[in-house]
Parts: sequence; C-alpha cells; structure tokens
Amino acid sequence: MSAGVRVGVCSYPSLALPSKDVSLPSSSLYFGRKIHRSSFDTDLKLRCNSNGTRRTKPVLAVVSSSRVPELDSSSEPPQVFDGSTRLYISYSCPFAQRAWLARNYKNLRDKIELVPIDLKNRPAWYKEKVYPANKVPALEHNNRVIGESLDLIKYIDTNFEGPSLAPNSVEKEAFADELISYTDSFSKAVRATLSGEDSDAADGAFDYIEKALSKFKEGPFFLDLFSLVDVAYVPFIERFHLIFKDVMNVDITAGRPNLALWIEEMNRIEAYTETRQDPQELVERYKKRAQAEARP
Ligand SMILES: N[C@@H](CCC(=O)N[C@@H](CS)C(=O)NCC(=O)O)C(=O)O
Repeated sequence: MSAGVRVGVCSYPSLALPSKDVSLPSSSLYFGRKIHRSSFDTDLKLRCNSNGTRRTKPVLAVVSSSRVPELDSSSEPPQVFDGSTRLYISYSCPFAQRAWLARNYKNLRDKIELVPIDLKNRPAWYKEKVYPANKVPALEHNNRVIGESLDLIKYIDTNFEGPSLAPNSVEKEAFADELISYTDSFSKAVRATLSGEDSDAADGAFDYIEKALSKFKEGPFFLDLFSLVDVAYVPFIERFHLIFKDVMNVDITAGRPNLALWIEEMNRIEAYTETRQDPQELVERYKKRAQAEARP
C-alpha cells in the first residue's frame, strides 16, 4: 500500500446465487444472452473504487432457472407460525419488491423463505391465517406478521444479519427520513402526469430525485452507499422509466445524469436485478390497467 492512497472498507455482501427462488428472465431480456454459473460467479466479484466506495462489476445475466410459482386459491397454506420466517410477496408488486430486494441484499435467501402470492386469485387463507390486511408484502417472523413495505425493509435491516442498509451518519439519517417520507408524493406526482391530470408534476418529481442524488458525491446512490432509500425508490423508478419510454416516448434520464448513473449502478446489483420485472410484461400490465381505468 503506498502512502497517501486512501483505502476504504469495501464491504458489499457476497452476492451468491440463491438456491431456489431465483430467475432473471428480465436480465436475459436486457442483455440477450445467458452465461454459465462459473463465469457468473466470477463476474460478481466486488470491487472498490479508488476512493474506497463500493462497486460491483456488471451483472450481465443469470443462469436460467424458474421462480417459485405463485400460490393461488387452490394452494394449501404453508405451516403458518411453525417457526419459519416467510416473506409473502407478489412478483408484480413494487411494495413487495422493496422487501424482497432487502432480503436478497442482506443474503437472507436461506433464512427468509419467499412465498409469492397470486393477487388476482388470492388464497382465502392468506387473509384468514397470515395477514388480515390481505396485502403484500408481509413478513412472518417470530410468531407475528409485519407489513407495510417501508416499515418492513427497516425491520429486515434491523432484525437480521447481513450488510447494513442504514444511513451511516446523522446527516444521512436525516436525509434518508426526508427522502423516505417523499416516496408517496413522488409516485403520486408521476402518476398525475401519466393520467393526464398534471403534465408538469412528473418533471418536478424526477428533478427532485436528480437533485437528491447530487447531495452526497462519493457514490452513485442516494446516501453514497446503497441503502434503504435506494430500496424504497427503485421498484417505482424501474416502472416509471419503462412506462414513460414506452407510453410517452420520454426518457426520464435525459438531462438527469445522476439518475442515469443511479439506474446503471442499480442494474449491477444482483440482489435487485433478481427482483426486476420482465419489462414487456410490466408495460403491458400498465397499459391494460390504464385502459380499464379510462373506461366509463
Ligand atoms: N402501503 C403498503 C401497500 C401494499 C400494497 O398496496 N400492496 C398491493 C399489491 S402492489 C396489495 O397487496 N394489494 C392487494 C389489495 O389491496 O387488496 C406497503 O407499502 O406495503
């Protein structure tokens, strides 16, 4: 080590391939090729930037394997409250995606079992035995069930091992609170533009994100290092990015270099790419819903 070179602590989690619940059809859609496990493992070697911030090499694609099928009204319930820890999600739900991503990032794939639910044909036992609110995500842990994605990602971060997702300074903590409390307003503003209600609202919301991403300059994420804030926003930005491009022919990253870089860096994190949706399906689902809502 030469004098004067700053050596940072580079502590990304080891992004091992999950044993059973993984599939990344979206990755192959993005990159159009599959790679073998050995080279994939090598590709996941994590690096520090010269300034010590954490960095991954790009995740190109993932070995083909299938996602755990969703449980529906014909499925038997799991042995609820048998001491297992289960995360109930829907593959298409952005709120559930937050909790799923947090669980992956903390390398809890073996500790927290993923239980995907078909929301369109929901099993009655889900509301009766698991979560009376009848929504996803929900985490069954220590004989109780915790819901609400923003609470849940904090709960997972605090109550389980694995790399921390928490802000690492008082200043970042305050900024994280501000950003987390803006998540709903962000989505509302973007939706107001998509619905034609307010043509400028989305621009304001994306500009807010662009500015927020410039506050800390050591890394590409909201708080420099990957954190709960990135987890909270990425499922929504993923959707809006695709929908704006397809439906409105607008690139939300144009003129927003911080946002462009953030999306690029997010796509290097396997814990996230594993949860990403098939872009085409996502856009189709949005269009169908928008059409249905527009019908008198
Ligand atoms: N505020 C909740 C929202 C969860 C939510 O609305 N999930 C949707 C799926 S994306 C759901 O379960 N909907 C079922 C229903 O409302 O009946 C959270 O952040 O977890």
